[in-house]
Amino acid sequence: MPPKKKDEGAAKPPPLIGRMGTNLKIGILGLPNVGKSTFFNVLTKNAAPAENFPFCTIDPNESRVPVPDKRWEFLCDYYQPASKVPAYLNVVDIAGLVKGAHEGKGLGNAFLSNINACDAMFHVVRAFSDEEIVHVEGEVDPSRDLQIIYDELRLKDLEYLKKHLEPLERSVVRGGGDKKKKEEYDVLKKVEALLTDNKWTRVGSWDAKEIEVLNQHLFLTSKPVIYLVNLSEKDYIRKKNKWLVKIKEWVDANDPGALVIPLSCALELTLATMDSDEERDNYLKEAGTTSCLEKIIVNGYKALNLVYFFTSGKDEVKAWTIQVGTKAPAAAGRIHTDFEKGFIMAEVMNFADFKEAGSETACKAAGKYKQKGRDYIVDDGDIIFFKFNAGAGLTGKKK
Ligand SMILES: Nc1nc2c(ncn2[C@@H]2O[C@H](COP(=O)(O)OP(=O)(O)OP(=O)(O)O)[C@@H](O)[C@H]2O)c(=O)[nH]1
Ligand SMILES: [Mg+2]
Repeated sequence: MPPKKKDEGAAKPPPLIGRMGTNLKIGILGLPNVGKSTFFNVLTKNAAPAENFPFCTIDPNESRVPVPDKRWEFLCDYYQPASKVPAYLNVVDIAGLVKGAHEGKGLGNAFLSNINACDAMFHVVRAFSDEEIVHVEGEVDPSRDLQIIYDELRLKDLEYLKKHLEPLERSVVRGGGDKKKKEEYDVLKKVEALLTDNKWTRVGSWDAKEIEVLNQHLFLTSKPVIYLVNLSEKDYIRKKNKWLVKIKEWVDANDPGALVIPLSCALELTLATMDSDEERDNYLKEAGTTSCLEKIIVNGYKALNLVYFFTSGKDEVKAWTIQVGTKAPAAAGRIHTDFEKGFIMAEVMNFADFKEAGSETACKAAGKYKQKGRDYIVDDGDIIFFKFNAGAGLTGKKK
């Protein structure tokens, strides 16, 4: 029997700031020569140019990296499928940004439009000293560098606002009238007040209506940021560096709640040259440390407001990326447009239940194999089998 139309307790999805869709990207941001391309290369196993001179990167490099997940690995071990597809994080290595970029300094505007195309950011800041590696601002000082980038994006948004507020002001303040325009005007004024108060758009509190307006503008300062502190191998291993406390203070004051993750590109480069996992594991064990790349990938994916559900069987175990708050029919549409059009129900097992029960049959016997309707909001890590009506206006369009 098909489930009732409304799922009890189906929560309303939270309004999200940013683009809609599943093909979202995280960009790597920072001053020139701080290790952005090196990080991109070790993360994505790419070979983008990473040399010791500022503005080594000009055009953005894009790649994707599998999102590590023990649940996905478990399902692959369990089913031994012919095809294994994990979720991927799209990463873009962007050119370095300098003071004055919002006015076109350095690679200025090109750089800023590359950030615009991303939905969240890894902000790499240099906290390693090395006389050989040129620092565009002279000496190492991460809190100063964080502030430079923070201000450039803020100033660029202010410039954008100016252009958009002027015509709105004319029609709203002088002409009155249009309710939609007034709403937009109020939101943009609120953004302006935040930015002139040295704050980012993201730290403001916004309701669903205001977020709708924000999402027509996609401010640089509305994108989530994860801070990556590039340390020397020695400092990373001993978990000590004279800048760490100051960086944390800067983040707490300017971007409360944001994640700060220490990283050592130097260590990751050493690991990348090793031939086997065993060699890498031994090296890390002897040094008494672990690599932070997995943590960075998982949190980068989260910053994009993405989650995934699994389809699993002997043919394929696959993680399907969806946005947080996606309902079952739209999730089904990720697999095939017909699944969405003819959606009947989603048969859902929670991963932990499946693992505990040991098989699909045992899960069913334990009453943990659930039938969910159109209002069900898909949860991260759900194992789903969709039932759909094959006669419902089929297009044959496979994704
Ligand atoms: N000592 C040391 N050098 C590093 C580290 N990370 C990167 N470098 C070096 O710093 C230089 C610049 O690195 P890139 O990764 O090209 O820097 P970037 O931030 O991409 O620079 P642009 O593309 O110019 O903006 C290279 O010579 C790297 O080998 C590190 O952790 N320690
Ligand atoms: Mg670079």
